Amino acid sequence: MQLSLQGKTYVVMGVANKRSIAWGIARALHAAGARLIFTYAGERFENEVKKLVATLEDDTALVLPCDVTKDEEIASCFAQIKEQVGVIHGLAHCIAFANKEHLEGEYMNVDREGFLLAHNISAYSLTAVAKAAKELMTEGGSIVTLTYLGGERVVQNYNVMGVAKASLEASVKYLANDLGKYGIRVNAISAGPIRTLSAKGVGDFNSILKEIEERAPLRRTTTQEEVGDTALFLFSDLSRGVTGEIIHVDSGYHILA
Ligand code: NDP
Ligand code: N5H
Repeated sequence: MQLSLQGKTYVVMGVANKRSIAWGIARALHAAGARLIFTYAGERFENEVKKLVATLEDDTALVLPCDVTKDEEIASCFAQIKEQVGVIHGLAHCIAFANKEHLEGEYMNVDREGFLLAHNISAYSLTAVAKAAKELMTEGGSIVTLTYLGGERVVQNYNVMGVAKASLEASVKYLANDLGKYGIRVNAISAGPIRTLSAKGVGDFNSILKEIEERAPLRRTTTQEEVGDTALFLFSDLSRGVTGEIIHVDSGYHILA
């Protein structure tokens, strides 16, 4: 079945390249006829994002800078969206960052600065952008973020990012409670490991994927398309009764002991 999101506009934050989960979500939304607005952090990936967006052959698509560590950039990004589009119906938050040296060894070696950086970009940013997006979601809306099992349980090397994802998941619930009265739903997708730029440089990523193939109920790894399709469900009216939820799209791996 093909869902239609014709006439609706969605903001997709966090496309770095074609492997990005955000790009999987964008493709699913585009196929459903939605209008898309993309945001990127640094100039580093501006051209890459613009090149990818051009492949959609949709001249209504917008591409705007939005480094979520900067309040003024979030404000000006949403002001531009308001000016150029007016109303939005959803937002995909696909953003996370931690210093590489804090993603290995013992969690407790993280310093104050690294802890705050991971929480600022990976958790607080959802609250900051939800507040800005609310003003444009005058017809109701749906906000979707991405999390990982390491926010619920100890997963080797995930470390400070796991603590930040726990904060992100709690933020989903508090935001869902605040925004429900405006017809805005807030949910997270807990994705299984996917090879993306962020996952690059993670030692042993192959063996993590192999374990999923061998042990996950569905005996296969997660794809960007699977996450994209669940996001599409969360953005559509089919999920109108769902908010404050963490949906696992991970071949069922999270049910295992
Ligand atoms: P990508 O590397 O493709 O995406 C990460 C994105 O985070 C980049 O687009 C990057 O933007 C953005 N980002 C980092 N810092 C900032 C900032 N200050 N402001 C705005 N954006 C910023 O990786 P993924 O697609 O894997 O990651 C997307 C989300 O999915 C993350 O939340 C991640 O934790 C989550 N996730 C990933 C899994 C995986 O296995 N890959 C599993 C479960 C969850 P830029 O490139 O412009 O710097
Ligand atoms: C248990 C694991 C493996 C170990 C931990 C990986 C954690 C990854 C998440 C963060 C977001 C990765 C990260 O911040 C990398 C940066 O330090 C360096 N990379 C960059 O700067 C690139 C260029 C940019 C684009 O990246 C970002 N983020 O801006 C978890 C894995 C099995 C699953 C996984 C990979 C989860 C996840 O949350 O991404």
